Formats: sequence, structure tokens, C-alpha cells
Amino acid sequence: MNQRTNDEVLQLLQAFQLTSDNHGAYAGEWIETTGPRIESINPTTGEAIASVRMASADEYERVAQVTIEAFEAWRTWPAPQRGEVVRQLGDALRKQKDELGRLVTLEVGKTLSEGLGEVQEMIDMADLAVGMSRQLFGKSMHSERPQHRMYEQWHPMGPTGIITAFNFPVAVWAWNAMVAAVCGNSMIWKPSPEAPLTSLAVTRIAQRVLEENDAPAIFNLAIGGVEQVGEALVADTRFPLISATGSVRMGKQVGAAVAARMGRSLLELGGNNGLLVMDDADLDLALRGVLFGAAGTAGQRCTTTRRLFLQKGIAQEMKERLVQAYGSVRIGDPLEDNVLMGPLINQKAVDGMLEALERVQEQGGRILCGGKSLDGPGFFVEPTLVEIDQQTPMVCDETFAPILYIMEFDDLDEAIAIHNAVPQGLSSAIFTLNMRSAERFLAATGSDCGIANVNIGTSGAEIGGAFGGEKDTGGGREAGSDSWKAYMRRQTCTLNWGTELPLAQGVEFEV
Ligand code: UN1
Repeated sequence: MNQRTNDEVLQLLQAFQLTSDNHGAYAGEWIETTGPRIESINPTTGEAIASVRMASADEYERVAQVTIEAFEAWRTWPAPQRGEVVRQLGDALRKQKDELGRLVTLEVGKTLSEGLGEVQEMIDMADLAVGMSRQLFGKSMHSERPQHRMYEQWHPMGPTGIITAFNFPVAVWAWNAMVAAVCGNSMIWKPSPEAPLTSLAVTRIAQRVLEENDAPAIFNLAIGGVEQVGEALVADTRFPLISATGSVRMGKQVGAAVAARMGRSLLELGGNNGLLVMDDADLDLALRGVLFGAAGTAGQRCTTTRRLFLQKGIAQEMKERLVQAYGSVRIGDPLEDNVLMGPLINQKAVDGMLEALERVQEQGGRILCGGKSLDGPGFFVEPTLVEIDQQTPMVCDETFAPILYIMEFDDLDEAIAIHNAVPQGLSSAIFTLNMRSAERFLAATGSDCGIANVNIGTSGAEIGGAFGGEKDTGGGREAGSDSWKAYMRRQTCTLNWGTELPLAQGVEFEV
């Protein structure tokens, strides 16, 4: 690590009252954790930034109890007052956007522009949630019985578990936390062990805002192992809602465990996102959309473009232009200006990418460019284009790395069929200037994904819409639209203000 980076690291840590060794649990106060130590590794250098002591099973229990007590109090706060606390949290994030964005970049290796974008996503979520706090609407209905009133209302669901992944270490917490908070829930955050420092930093900010408002301890943190924290939280019947982001493998376990205890899960799992380019597309737009979608964030978004479908008329030209563009993607320290691609998160991710490339080549895939890891320090790889046939088995796997599989097709119906023939269903896109093709892609018989875009890539969704996907992606919806309903319980109320007791459906029951 060079001198500049060393000083910067120290300054960043201090901005959030972090030191070289930190406690990894918060529940209204910082808990002296006694679990094993983990190190947060800067993926750009391979060196440790700082260490964190994880929570033990007992310490998890302490965090859980405080979270449950906090819920009892918080749910009595009027929703707009809860929104006011979230508004202040958004402002606190605005003040520290630069520092937190840099810490995100340092800890997970996304470019600074993307690190700052991630904090902006948190701020946007806070703003949205403030508005929601006055719009947690229920419907009213006309009762079939005279002098009866019928309506539904939404109550806070309860203490909520939030499990997040390394690749959006803070924004995905905000998707859940901002909304859960205005809905009246308290929560425990279990962040990725690859990104503990950003979770500590965010919790410090949230702590300050809660204290300034004399609010209950609703934003709690438990950094811990799978058994001590992850499995304990997922199995904990006192937590009616578990929101989890990560791999399909993890999500299937979480979903099954939560369902077995009749809890609710909100799952945002892997994607295998496809992008179609039609012969009539604006190829300049398509090229930019593919490049950001496939190589941006070093291919480590759940919305990353992993499959590219080229109509035969433009296939050759697009491939040539892509190879050229891939050759000029600047790879390096993501804190430096002009760098477009930082490192992968760790050596395991590099190995996983190289193994996937080996396997796809065994299945007949042809590497058009890239394909190698770069010499250390850090976990850098080349963005890679692989030409494959439609039937190649590897096309069904999500490898969390910048590998783009390219296939050709003749007509749109064929492309939609192969596009939908994978287990995952998160995001999708078509580039076309033909209105019929665009509408065909968005129709019920078109893309089967939770997100479908026209002349926009697969990644980089705004928070105003509901985010999530179908099939193996888990079916959950987070962030905007009416996603708040997942964090509340619905109650249907019928109120009789008359002097008779008529029964519904005309049933008679007189003695
Ligand atoms: C993720 O990768 O888990 O749409 C989330 C996007 C971002 C969120 C990605 N707004 O690419």
C-alpha cells in the first residue's frame, strides 16, 4: 500500500471512529465482542485495512433482545415521526457521502464514482422512505352489511433481520432499513464478512441520529459467523421477517429455514441477466449499455449483464466493437480517476472466474478477449468476452465476475425463448428502435424477469421502482413502489356501528 493510501485509510477510519481493531456488534451501545477476529482486506492491494471481532452466540442474543425491546417502543411512534428520524439519517449520509463512498471503494474495490453512487442510493432511499412514512395507505371497502364499515390497515411487522452481500455493502441495507424503519420495525443487520467496515461506519452514523432523537435502538448490527449470527437470526422466531441478499444457494437455505417456522423472507438472489441487441438497434447506445452492464463493478452486481444475444445482421460488427472497447477498459486502483474497473473481491472470486472460463472452453466456448488474471498485488482480472452456442450448459450459471457470454440469434421469438431458459430471473434488456420489438419484449410472453429495460442496460436501476426478480432470484421486491408492504402486516377490520348483527353471505343463525 503506498503512502497516499495509508494516510487516506487512517483518515477514513477516524471519520467513523474506527480503529485498526473494532468490535462487531451494536445494540444501542457498542458490545465488546468476543468471537473470532476477521480482517477487512483491501482487494486492490490484498492488504488488511483493519480487523473486526465478530459476535458470539451470546452476543447475538444480546443484540436480538435489544432489537425486540426497541420494536415495542418504536412501533408506537407515529409513522411521520419515524420518517423524521429517517430524514435526518439521509441528511447525515449527505454530510458524509464522500468519506463513506471512499470507504466503500476501499473495502470492496468498486470505482469511486460507483462508491459515491452507492451512498447516493442510500440517500435516495431515505428521501423515498420519508415520503412513504405519510403514505402507508390501506384501502377501505363497502361492507355488504348495513351500518358496517370495512377497511384494512397496515401495522409494523416486527423485528427484522437484514442479511447483505459484499457487492452493495451499504445500499442494500438502506433499501431495507429505511423502509423497515418508517414502517415501524427494528432490525439487526448481518453484513457480509467481506465488508465489515462499511457496516460499522453506517451504524455509527445511524447511532448518532437515533441518539439525537432519543429514539429506540432500531438500527442494530451483528457481524458474525454463519452459525453464531446467520443461522441464529434465520431460525429466530422472534424475527417475523428476514430479508436476505446473496447467492441462490444461500437464499434457498434461508428461504427454507424461514418458511419452516412460518416466517416471511424477502429474497434478492442471483441474476443471470440477458441483453438482446436487434439489427435495428442504436449500436452506440447498445455498446455503452453492454460495457457498463458487463464490465462495470467488475461484473459483481446481481444485475450485471452476463449473456449477450446478438441478432445475426449486427453480430459481427458488435463483437468487433466490443473487443475493441474491452481492450480500452482502464483497470486499476478504483480510487484513482479514470479507472473503470477495480479488482474482484478476493482470490476465491479470481479462482472462480478462471475455473468458469476453463469449463466453458471445455464446452466449446471461444474467448474473444480477456480471460486472464493480472499479476498481484490485488485481485485483478481482465474483462472477458466468450462466444458460445445457445445450448452451452455454463450459460445457466452465474459466475460473479466480468465474463460476458455472447450468442447469436435469427429472430426475436427465438431470442426471448433462450433468454428465458435459465433458472434466474432478475434483470433483462433489449436494444431496438422498433416499437413492436420493444413491446414484444415487455409483454407477458416476453422477458420473464423482475426488471425489463428498453435501450438501457441491465444494471443501474433507480430506487423508485420495486427491485427484485423471479424464479431462482427469489421473488422478493425491495426499495420503491409498494415494496413497503413486505415490512408490514395487513389487518382487515370490520366495524359494526348498528344495533343488529347481520351475518355475511346472508347466513341466518337465530335461536
Ligand atoms: C445488487 O447488485 O445486489 O440496479 C444490487 C443496480 C443497483 C443495485 C444492484 N442499483 O445495479
